[in-house]
Amino acid sequence: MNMAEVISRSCGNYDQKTAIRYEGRSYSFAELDAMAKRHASFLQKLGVKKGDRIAVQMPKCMDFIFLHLATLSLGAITLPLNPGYTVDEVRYFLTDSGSSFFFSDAARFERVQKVVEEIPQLTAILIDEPSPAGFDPLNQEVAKVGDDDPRDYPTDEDDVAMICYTSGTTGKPKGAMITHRNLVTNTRALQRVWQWTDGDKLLHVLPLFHVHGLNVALHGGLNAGCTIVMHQAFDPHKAWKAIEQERCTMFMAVPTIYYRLMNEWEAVKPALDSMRVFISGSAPLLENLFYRFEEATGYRILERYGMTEAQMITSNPFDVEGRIPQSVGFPLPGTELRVVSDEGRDVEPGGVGEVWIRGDNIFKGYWQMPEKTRESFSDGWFRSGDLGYQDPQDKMRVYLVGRAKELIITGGYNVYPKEVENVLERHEAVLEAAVVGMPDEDFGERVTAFVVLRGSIEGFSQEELIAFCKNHLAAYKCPKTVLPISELPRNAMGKIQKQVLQQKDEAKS
Ligand code: MLC
Repeated sequence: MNMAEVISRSCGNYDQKTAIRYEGRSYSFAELDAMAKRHASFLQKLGVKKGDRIAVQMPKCMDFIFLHLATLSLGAITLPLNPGYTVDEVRYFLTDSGSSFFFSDAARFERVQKVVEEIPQLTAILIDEPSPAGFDPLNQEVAKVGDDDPRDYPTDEDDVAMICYTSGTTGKPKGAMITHRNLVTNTRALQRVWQWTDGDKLLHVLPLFHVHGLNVALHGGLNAGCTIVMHQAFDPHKAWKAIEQERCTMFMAVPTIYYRLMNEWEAVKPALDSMRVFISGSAPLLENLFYRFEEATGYRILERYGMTEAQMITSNPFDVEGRIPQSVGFPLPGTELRVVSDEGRDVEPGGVGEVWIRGDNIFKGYWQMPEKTRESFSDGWFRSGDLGYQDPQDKMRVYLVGRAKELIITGGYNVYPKEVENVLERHEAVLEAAVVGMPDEDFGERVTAFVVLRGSIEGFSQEELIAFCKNHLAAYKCPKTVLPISELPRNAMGKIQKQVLQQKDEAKS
């Protein structure tokens, strides 16, 4: 079964039950299915074929969901894009992916119009005025299509369902090809481990353009037949209130969101008796936040571990006693995990090595990057780039301790320093740049840049360099701080010593 069939079957089973309550407007499973069908007809009328890449860059909204479900059902490929991506970034994604269709709202469309005109095979569809009920112009077009169902699910489990771009050590983003098998396997594994049922009510505050909000939360909720209470954006006060008033049972978020919820706790102190589980992922959950949350709310956050290329990999158990801070738990059903040394040998429990993973959750490879794909696998095992160890007492339990490669995780978003350094070094005032992650209470890590200037310090302006970055990179990737330095510390091999820079910033603050 492919992912579209899984969701469509759920829609059939749950019919008039509310599937999604988006900012107060309810959509039943039957309505969702009908909208997916209409959008599929609309896409088909536009000429969408199996395997076509359909890029979507718009704010979180129901239309995105309808389009995504329609795309999946035609065997085409969803390419979700962060609405904050700049023109440069969108140009790269559209060109690299060879997308045939690009859906966006007016604000984004205006910004990237020039890019769209540069790409001959691309049809751009403007969707105006985001609203929970759906964007009007598209709806009007969609309303014109007939009632016949174009979804014949010609899609095989190993066909690509989504391409999600992830950055890399070279700074050039790679399109991770996620198959229907990956999606279905992972959705079912999570259903089992988190005991997810149609009795659940999930509060959804995450963006829909990443695997956390889209594949884990949305697909998971629709598959389980539960009701999803969806907010357009995260607001801590509103989230606490919604849990209490809607009597939610499940919540999923990144640690930054839990941190902000804690800061709002005293002001709201909502009744949480309906809640079954709070789940955290996409970034490490600090031990003090785990305990602070438990002390205030009485709930132990359940931490799990995943990444775009592998979907969800491990999870702490549902059993409360088994939720241990700093541990990401156990491999999900169907996922095999090893901890491997630099020499490619299994490391004894307790010893640190790279986490290697195998299973139906592992992606198909990077879009048109066979070399990068080959480098990411060893004998059929996906090399995650994460460093971790297995519990000496319980070999299957996993702890993560860092990354084999440079990566900053800020508020649940991955930022590769090289991508930011490349942009900074394009500025005329900058000779060299080195970007590091510094500890940050709110974002977990704060993107911080050190720059060697071409000229004197007199003309240095942190604001100007940050503004320059914002012209080229989504805001979350841009440095929050830029510090001038006379030269970058290097080791005998000439490699920049980023740890030395991290200590410098600590000394300063
Ligand atoms: C926003 N900003 C960030 C940021 N989010 N900067 C660094 N890191 C982030 N995560 C920027 C804004 O653009 C703004 O910049 C400034 O910081 C202040 O923004 P804010 O208003 O405080 O941010 P907000 O809009 O409230 O967003 C915070 C957040 C959001 C935590 C709600 O970042 C978020 O939804 N994060 C979740 C990410 C996620 O879903 N990751 C899943 C990846 S999948 P300026 O300059 O404009 O003021 C994955 C696999 C897995 O990793 O296992 O799940």
